Amino acid sequence: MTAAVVALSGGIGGAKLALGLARVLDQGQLTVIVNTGDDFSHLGLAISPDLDTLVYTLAGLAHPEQGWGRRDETWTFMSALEQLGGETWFRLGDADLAMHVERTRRLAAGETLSELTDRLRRKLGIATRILPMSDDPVRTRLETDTGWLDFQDYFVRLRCAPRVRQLAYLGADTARPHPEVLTALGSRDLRAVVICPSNPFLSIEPILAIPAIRAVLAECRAPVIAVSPVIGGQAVRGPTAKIMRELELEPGAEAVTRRYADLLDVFVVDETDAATIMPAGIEVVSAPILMTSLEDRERLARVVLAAADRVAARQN
Ligand code: FO1
Repeated sequence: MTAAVVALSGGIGGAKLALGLARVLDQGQLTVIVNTGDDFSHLGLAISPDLDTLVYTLAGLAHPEQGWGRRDETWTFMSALEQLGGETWFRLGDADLAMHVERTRRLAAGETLSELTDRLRRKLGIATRILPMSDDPVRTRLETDTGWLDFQDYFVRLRCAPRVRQLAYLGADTARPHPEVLTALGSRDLRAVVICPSNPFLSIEPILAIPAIRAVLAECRAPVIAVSPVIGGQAVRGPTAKIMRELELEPGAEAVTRRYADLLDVFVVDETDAATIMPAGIEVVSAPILMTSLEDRERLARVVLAAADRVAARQN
């Protein structure tokens, strides 16, 4: 088995780089550990947005601009629900709805989130292994000036407007990492661990908040390389920079990684942030990190893997 690569991902930016990695690596060489802190129950359905964003992206089904949900979507269900006075702030397209209904059915039938995710990704012809960080519930919540909010209430219903005071990842301290997560991160033929350019507070931290995952990463033999989710202090998408300001962190690339710099061997920043200063022992690599085309995703994946290989060559 040629050397494996493990990526940590959540949300839109992470899925983009995961696609780039899947395309430059051999089939089945990539395992992605996915944030489940955004998951919630809505309209009686079990919804796992970061798992779905990755599955749709790797299956070529993702909406090209929106970043979540499916391409070529229709909205008959939503308009019928509107007519009935149902909750429509969280938009569920007709084809996307099938994923939530099928996941809810499988969970009710006793399948774990990881089992059903594995079956569904195979059904969609995805060779990359997709692992929820845990089959136990972890929920990202935010304390704001309007009180504590569940993640999707903050992110979608309130459009990230409330001022964030602190974040909590409920259940992370007792959640058991999926066993394959520990196996993948501990395996001897691991080539690299890639922390994808997802929102550090909302997508990466929840994964690292599971003690056993952070611990196994800290011991990891393979190079650990993160890609900055901000360019010139601005998040490519989403509320990263706003949350950083509200948490009184300067929204620079280095501040992003303060929370997990101790795990890193390499930090990849955009060329505009080439002057980024990182703690000793962390190599800063500057490259174009904005991914708009498929080629961008593949090129960044190659930059990441080459940097990891250089570290491994030095260490061995
Ligand atoms: N994000 C929105 O901003 N508005 C929506 O109506 C919305 C619906 C939605 C449905 C399914 C799904 O998997 C994701 C959805 N998202 C929506 C995105 C979601 O809130 C985020 O992708 C993650 O939770 C954060 O990355």
